[in-house]
Amino acid sequence: MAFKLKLKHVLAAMALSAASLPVMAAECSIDIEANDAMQFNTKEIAVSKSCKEFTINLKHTGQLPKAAMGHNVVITKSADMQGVETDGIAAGADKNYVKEGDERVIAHTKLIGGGESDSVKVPVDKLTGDDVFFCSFPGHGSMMKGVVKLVD
Ligand SMILES: [Cu+2]
Repeated sequence: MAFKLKLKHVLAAMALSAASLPVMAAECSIDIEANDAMQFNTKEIAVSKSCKEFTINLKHTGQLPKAAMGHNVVITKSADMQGVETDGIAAGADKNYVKEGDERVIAHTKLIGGGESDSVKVPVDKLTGDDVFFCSFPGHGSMMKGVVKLVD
């Protein structure tokens, strides 16, 4: 009987701490989907400054192969987007449409096709507060882009 009572208390304490967890720890990841209609399902990625690393999980929910409708997520300062896109196209699909060693690129995933996924860890201290994410597949950046916001 005494044991039963104790267990009840422990369970109650566990439930309490679990409930308060979201307030204490910021979400340091996001799931993003890209589709065959050349779209991301979000226009904004909010990154908490309290995260050291922020993980982006990209999923291609379409069916088209990556040669036709490949997608990636590339993060740069907004001013660097166009230059990174241009150099990425020159780099080609084998390089995920990102110039090798491009220092303007804060983070990027692989190029993936329908049904595939990839993740990338973004170093939060490299974000400037005026950053964008986009797909660097040729021609996709005009539709597939959004802002990366730093939030508290
Ligand atoms: Cu794309």
